[in-house]
Amino acid sequence: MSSKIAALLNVKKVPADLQKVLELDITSLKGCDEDTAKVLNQNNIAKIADLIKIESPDKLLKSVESLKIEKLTTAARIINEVATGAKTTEKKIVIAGIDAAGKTSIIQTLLNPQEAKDGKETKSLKPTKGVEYENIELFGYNLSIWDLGGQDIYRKKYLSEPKEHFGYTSLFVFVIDISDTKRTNAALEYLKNIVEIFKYLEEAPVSVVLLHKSDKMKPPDIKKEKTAISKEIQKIFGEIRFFTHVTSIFNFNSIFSAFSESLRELSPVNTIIKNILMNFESKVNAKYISIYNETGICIAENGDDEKELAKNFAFNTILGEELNIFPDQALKLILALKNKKYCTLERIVTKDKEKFFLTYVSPDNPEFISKEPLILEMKPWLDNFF
Ligand SMILES: Nc1nc2c(ncn2[C@@H]2O[C@H](COP(=O)(O)OP(=O)(O)O)[C@@H](O)[C@H]2O)c(=O)[nH]1
Ligand SMILES: [Mg+2]
Repeated sequence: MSSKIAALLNVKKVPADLQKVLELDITSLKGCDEDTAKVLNQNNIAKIADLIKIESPDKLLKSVESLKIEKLTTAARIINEVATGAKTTEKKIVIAGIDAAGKTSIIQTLLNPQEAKDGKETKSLKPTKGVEYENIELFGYNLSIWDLGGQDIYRKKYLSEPKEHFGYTSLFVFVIDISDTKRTNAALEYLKNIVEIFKYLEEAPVSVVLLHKSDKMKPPDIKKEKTAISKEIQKIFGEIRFFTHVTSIFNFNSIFSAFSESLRELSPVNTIIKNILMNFESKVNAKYISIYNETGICIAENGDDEKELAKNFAFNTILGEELNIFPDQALKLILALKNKKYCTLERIVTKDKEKFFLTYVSPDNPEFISKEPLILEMKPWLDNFF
């Protein structure tokens, strides 16, 4: 953990006692230049600990750019959480849905996309008995996935022990088989029960509903069904924010996109990374940009231009489908699109051999721009993604 903290600081030796780090001058934080420090000092912010207490950053924003302030306050909050032991790297994900909605298949796709792709995904799929946990590693952290059995008797069981099953949830994923229209009502009834439990527990996990098995329907039918179901889902969630994604295990990108977008929401550094990426986007004159890690998780993205194409291109390449055209030693792949645009995919390898993939769509064949500053700026935040 302390190497992650070290990444946020520009001091040679990080004090072992993190409380002492909080007592350091704000200029010990990376990105705190003299001008910024001056403005902050005038507002009685001298130590890192003082940054945690900033209540209205807007007042400071006139003189300091907002990304700078966000970086400094976020770094201070992360250090404070680690110092006080409030930081946990365990994230609890609850995956629920009626039986045969596709929960286990989705988990297996996330765990092993290559195997799922080779048609092995149905190998060990039995109806889930009761509650099962699966721990998967994403971003190097443990995420516990709760695959809640769908059968009636189990459903009653965990609805009667709400705290045990639904307490302290960071991410709630509800899976509906969109092609099984006969059971839509049963699925929605179940969703309603769980959403009510979260309200009762006063918990507000990031919530996402997967309209799954889209491969079994024709696109116009999907659209119609999506509109109808979304209306009902909206009624259930009411004021609570939620996302919906159309997914299929035969479209891995749809599953990874849905999880990437949800996991990003959990990160304290989400907006910082997105802002760094957006600044870079304008440098390469792009209208869509995204950055993936080597497991295929999209860490950040921005823009709309040729988004679907770029995402599929990046995702399939990263997960190896087109390895023959993007061998390990190649760093850059440029796809000329019909409309005189270019989609560029670059492999970026950091000093400690971590791999990232940057994709962007630009109107001209991009000139060479070094990615080192981008990664240097992003790395401390990537290290602290959770
Ligand atoms: N066509 C199609 N079938 C799927 C998809 N996802 C899962 N299935 C199938 O649906 C059945 C039930 O899936 P399973 O993952 O066991 O559902 P669970 O009970 O929610 O865990 C299995 O036969 C899967 O192969 C999908 O996206 N498309
Ligand atoms: Mg299952």
